[in-house]
Parts: sequence; structure tokens; C-alpha cells
Amino acid sequence: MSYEIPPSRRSSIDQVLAVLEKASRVILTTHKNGDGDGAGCEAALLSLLLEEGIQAWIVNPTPFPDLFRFLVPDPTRILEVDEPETRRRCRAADLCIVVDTGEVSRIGRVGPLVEDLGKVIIDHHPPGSGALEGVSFRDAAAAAAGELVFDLAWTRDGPWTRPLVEGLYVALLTDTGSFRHSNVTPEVHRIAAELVSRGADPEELHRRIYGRAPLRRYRLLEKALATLDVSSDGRVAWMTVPAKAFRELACSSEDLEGLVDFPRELDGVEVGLLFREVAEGSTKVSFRSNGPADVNVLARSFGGGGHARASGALIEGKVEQVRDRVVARSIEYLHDEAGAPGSGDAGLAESREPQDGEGVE
Ligand SMILES: [Mn+2]
Repeated sequence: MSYEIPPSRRSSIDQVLAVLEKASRVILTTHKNGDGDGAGCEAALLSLLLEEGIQAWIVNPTPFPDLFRFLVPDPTRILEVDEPETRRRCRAADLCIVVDTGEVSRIGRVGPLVEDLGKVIIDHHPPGSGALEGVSFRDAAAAAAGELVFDLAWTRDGPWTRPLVEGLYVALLTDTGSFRHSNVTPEVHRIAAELVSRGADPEELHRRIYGRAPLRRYRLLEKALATLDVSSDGRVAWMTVPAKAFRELACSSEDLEGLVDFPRELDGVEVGLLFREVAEGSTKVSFRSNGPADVNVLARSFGGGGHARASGALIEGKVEQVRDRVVARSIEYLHDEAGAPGSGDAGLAESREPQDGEGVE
């Protein structure tokens, strides 16, 4: 059976394609600390637009992740947010496409640059506060924004360029935790099959993204694992990234990829937490759920957000104080809200690192 687009997405797809048809200069952007889904969608859309003779550039609020640069064959298409050329390109553009977020706050410094442009929003997060205005193609049931971009390409039958098939495969690969999270559906595998049959190489792409690690990553893991702890009821586990080691090993946020899975995967644990002091008196928390617990609710109670199974928050306070508060509230939350079996519904939407760095510049 080949892939079929969910009927509920049809009218949004038609609207987006109609807008694209009229565009001649497009700015592509995603949320701060862009991930494989955001970068993959940008690479795919960039290729699709250029093939159509539409000029397009990627402008992100934080630097385009090095890990995914191979997806964009022409590096001059990626502009840094603070360059004078970027301002000029944005002023001359007639459309901005925002992928993998729908919130003004998440596009940070790109916001003012594209303020006057018409917008298309392609996103799979539950709506938050401060929604971007524009033509909206959103579905929280999609495993990745890449699934929605695939629907656009599928409707117009390509063009199935290498950056498009690889970008969308990487979007699915990374947002599903290598096709193993609860957001994996038959549709996800059908899309992956279509992409592989059009030239995406699963072994090569997996190797490029996960099959290599700098030594500093294991050294950091060693220090972080030494902090692994679990609540007395066994339902909440947490780990802290030591700021000193992070600094001394010259690590970047890419080196934190997958760390939160260690507390999350402990036997019997329902909520896994990762803490990191990102600045003096400011702590980043990653929340992961193993089951019915909706960590989006927990993250939102601290001013963050994301998905039911994976969320983040930036909380003011030193790491030890934040850790005590978040752990205590998580234990309490599980006790109150998710105590009875089946009382919580975590939903389908999930991502390995969604909206990561929520609120982080
Ligand atoms: Mn995503």
C-alpha cells in the first residue's frame, strides 16, 4: 500500500501550494536551536523552491546546526541573522515560511526581520501562546513537520531532489528517535519507504547523524551519569549536566543529544529529567515521559512547553534549586494526575528534541 495523505490536511495543502505559486522570494526559518526536523524541512523546501525558479534563503534565529549542513548543497543559501545582507534579503522577500514552530517567541531575532512578510506556518506542535499569523498548515498528529512538508511534495509529485528526500528523511529520523518513539505510525514508515525508494540512504544518513561521536561527548556523559538519581517511589529519574565539565570539555548543545534518555530509560521510571545551567542563575530542563504522563503540562507549569512526551523549559534559578523544585513537582504530578492507570493521555505527538531550548536564546 502506498502513502495516502490524511484527508483532513487537504485544504491546508491546497492553500499553502497556492501561496507558494505566487511567491518569488522566500525566507525560510525555524525555531531557536533548530533540530533535524527544522533543518531537514528547510533543506527540503529550499530545494523545492529553487527548482521552481523561486529565490529562497534560510535565516534562523540561532546558527544553522553544523550536523545538518550537509543537507544544503549551496552554503550561500544559509544567511546569518545579524548580517547586513540578511536584512536586505528579508526586505526584498515576499513570503516567509516558518517550520517546526508556530510561535512568535520561538523565532527570536528573525521575528522583526520578517514582520511585514506574508507567512506560511508548517508545524506539528500543539498551539501555544503568541501564535504567528499566516496561512497555517498544522497537525499535532504529525510525527514531524517533515511529514507535512512531505505532503506538499507528494501532492505536486516532487521534485524529488536529493536535498528534498534526504532532508525529509532526516526530519522523520530525528523527530521519531530513529523510528522508535510513540509518534511512529504506519504513515511514518510509508513516507520513509517513499523517500528511500527515491534515493534517501538510511544507513548513510543514520551514520552521519548518530554514528559518530567526539570524545568530549563520552567524557561529558561520564560526568553526567555520576549525577543520575531516582525518586524513592522510582517513578522520576534525573540527571544533571555539570556546567564545569561542559565548559572545560568545550561542549555544545549538540553534545547533549540523547542524554535525557538515560534517566528516562531507567526501569520503572515514568518521567525522566535533564538539568543544565545555561547561564548564571538560569537552568534548562528537558522533560521526557515514558507513558501516560503529559510532560507538556509539567513544562508549561514552569513557563516552557513542547509535546506530551517531550518538553522543555528554561527556569530561573541555580541548578540545585531548580532541580529540587522540578523533581518535587514531577513526583507530585504523577501522584495526583497520572496515579490511576489510563487517566492520562499523552497523545501521539512526540519528538526526541522538540522545541529544544524552549525560551533559550
Ligand atoms: Mn519537529
